[in-house]
Amino acid sequence: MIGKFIVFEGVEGGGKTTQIELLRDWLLGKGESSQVWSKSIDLEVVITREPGGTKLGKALRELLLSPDVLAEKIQETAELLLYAADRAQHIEALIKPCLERGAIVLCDRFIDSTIAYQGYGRGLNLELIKQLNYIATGGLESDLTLWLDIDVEIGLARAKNRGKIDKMEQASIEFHRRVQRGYQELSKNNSLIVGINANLTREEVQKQIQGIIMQKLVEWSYI
Ligand code: Z5A
Repeated sequence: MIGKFIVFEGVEGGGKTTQIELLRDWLLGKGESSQVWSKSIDLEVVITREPGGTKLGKALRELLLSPDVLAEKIQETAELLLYAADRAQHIEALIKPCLERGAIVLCDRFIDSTIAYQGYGRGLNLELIKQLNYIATGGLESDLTLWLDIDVEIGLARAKNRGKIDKMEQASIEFHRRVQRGYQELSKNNSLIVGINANLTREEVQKQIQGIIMQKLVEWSYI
């Protein structure tokens, strides 16, 4: 793989979508604070997300997250398998081809979401989830995971202000706290996960991200 795979993770309303778009613009030299170097590198930047990065994924996303689309509850194990199916399709149909042609892929959620939400949140077996993640990804890991670490209450308030509430956002505050604990545990045990203080303004959060990406671009020999 010659491209780079950068994942954004965190609880609801942490600003992943906002920050991914700002980072894409910065990388492409469009942002106000873009570096001169970025204008001279011919980068391809692809934004994608889970669930929903492919046509199959969009259909699965609708089933998984729209509260009224099914007239029955999706059982927890079925939910886990649907996220895995979305991921398997996403990896083969989109992420691998992008990385093979050298793109930088910015992905909103990946395997750590399953560990945090289905594992810590729902209480499903963590070992089983790891095995399933491995099956879905064929072992492909991110080059960097940025964990937008926001207080659960602040994140939920931001998500609610935005309007549409999905199925996960309807879950209890205790559920979201368990998810947050999942991310805390994951970041303790994996040096590729970098925590970002996401309680700050959009600009302050983006500055932290740009600082980390700048170091990575040097490490990865882009500049
Ligand atoms: N899920 C799962 O359970 N298992 C899995 O394996 C996977 C996913 C892959 C869909 O995720 C759901 O799928 C997710 C977990 C589950 N749970 N839910 N819900 P999603 O990524 O599509 O949805 P999300 O996590 O809820 O994302 P979000 O609410 O769209 O949040 P975000 O992308 O992190 O934030 P945002 O859209 O950029 O910002 C939210 C609002 O805050 C918006 O109005 C912004 O303008 C505002 N905002 C952003 N930054 C700031 C700052 N710094 N200050 C103030 N306001 C801000």
